[in-house]
Amino acid sequence: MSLTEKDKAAVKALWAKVSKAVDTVGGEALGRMLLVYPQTKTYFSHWPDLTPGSEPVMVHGKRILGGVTEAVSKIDNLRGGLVELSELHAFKLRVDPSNFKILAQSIMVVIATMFPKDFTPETHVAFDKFLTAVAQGLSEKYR
Ligand code: HNI
Repeated sequence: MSLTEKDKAAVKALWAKVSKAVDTVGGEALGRMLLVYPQTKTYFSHWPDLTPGSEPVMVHGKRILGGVTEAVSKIDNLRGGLVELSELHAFKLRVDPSNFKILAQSIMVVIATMFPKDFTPETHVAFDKFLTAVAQGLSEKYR
C-alpha cells in the first residue's frame, strides 16, 4: 500500500494548512488519545497532568506534530528517514508500536474536525496511507 505521487501531493497540500495550527492540532490529538485510549497513559505517568488541554499535553503534542512535519519532508524515504525517532521509541521509550495506529487515528479525527473542507475522502485515504507508512518507519528498529 505505497503512496502514489497523487497521494504525496494530497498529503503535502493538507500539511501546508495543518502545520499552521501547530500549537493546537498535536496537543488536541494527544489529549484525545490519552482520554479515549487510557492504556496509553502508562507512557506519560511521569507528567504532572494528563488531562486534555493541560500544559504538558499541549507542549508534547506540538513536539509530536513536529515529528510528523519531519516525516512529511521525508515522504519519499519514510523507512530510512525516521530511524532516530524509531530508535528512541523502541529502545528508550519502549512504546508498543500498536499505539502508533491509535495516535494516527486521533490525529485524523482532530484534522477532520478542524479542517472539514480540506479533509475530503480522497485526502483522508492519502493521509491514512501516509500515517501507516510513518508508523512502519517508526517501527523499523523494533526488530
Ligand atoms: Ni512519541 C517523545 C514523535 C507516537 C510516546 N515522540 C517523542 C518526541 C517526538 C515524538 C518528536 C520527542 C523526541 C525527543 O525528545 O528527542 N511520537 C512521535 C511521532 C509519533 C509518536 C511522530 C507518531 C506519529 N509517541 C508516540 C506514541 C506514544 C509516544 C503513540 C505512546 C503512546 N513519545 C512518547 C513518549 C515520549 C515521546 C513517552 C517522551 C515524552 C517525554 O518527554 O517524557
